[in-house]
Amino acid sequence: MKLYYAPTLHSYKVCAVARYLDSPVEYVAVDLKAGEHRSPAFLAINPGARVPVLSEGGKSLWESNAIMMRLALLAGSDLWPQGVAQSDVLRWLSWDSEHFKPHAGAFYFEHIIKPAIGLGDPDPAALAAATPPFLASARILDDHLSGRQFLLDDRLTIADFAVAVTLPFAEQSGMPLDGFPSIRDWHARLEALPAWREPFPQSAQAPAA
Ligand SMILES: N[C@@H](CCC(=O)N[C@@H](CS)C(=O)NCC(=O)O)C(=O)O
Repeated sequence: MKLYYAPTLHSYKVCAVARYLDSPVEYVAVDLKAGEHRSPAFLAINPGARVPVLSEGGKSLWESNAIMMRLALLAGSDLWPQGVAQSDVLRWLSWDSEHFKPHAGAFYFEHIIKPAIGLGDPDPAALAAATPPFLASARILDDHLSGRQFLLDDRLTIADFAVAVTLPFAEQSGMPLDGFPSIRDWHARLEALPAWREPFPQSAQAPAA
């Protein structure tokens, strides 16, 4: 089983889950800057030319949330819980994709990705546009996390890995997190996990485009 990754946000959560579960994957680094993801060999496993991809017995699975789910299923782990809790996990994964990560990701893109790929300084207009929806979603997240250890109460799930993925870069990306103490406390609990602090194999720890 091969896990194709690059030191980027979507690979971050998948590699963190793989490390947390000690999944028996062979890590394959994909050099995005060199355009390896556009090679015919890579397009054969993901026609969308994106990482991460899990390749298993001749079948490839792309989309980071699906890969986290698959790794948890293979490990028989409660990170992807059974029963009614599954709909709660799916709720947070969907909410993240639609309502949180696009806005949190704007801070990450403007402050971290743009300089990394030579696109210049952060665009104040883009940051101003992202701020109100970010604050509205952060309020919802903070209120929910108040009095809880994780998104599903005391249960760590792949939803935590997904929703939190921009937070290791919050300071560096100028994310306005003042006034959201429950988000900070929740992320501190994730930071206590070695798999979260250092998700990538070898030395590929720095974020890249
Ligand atoms: N929805 C996809 C997004 C994957 C994605 O956007 N990956 C980025 C790196 S974080 C990528 O491979 N970008 C290559 C490119 O845009 O050329 C997922 O969740 O896996």
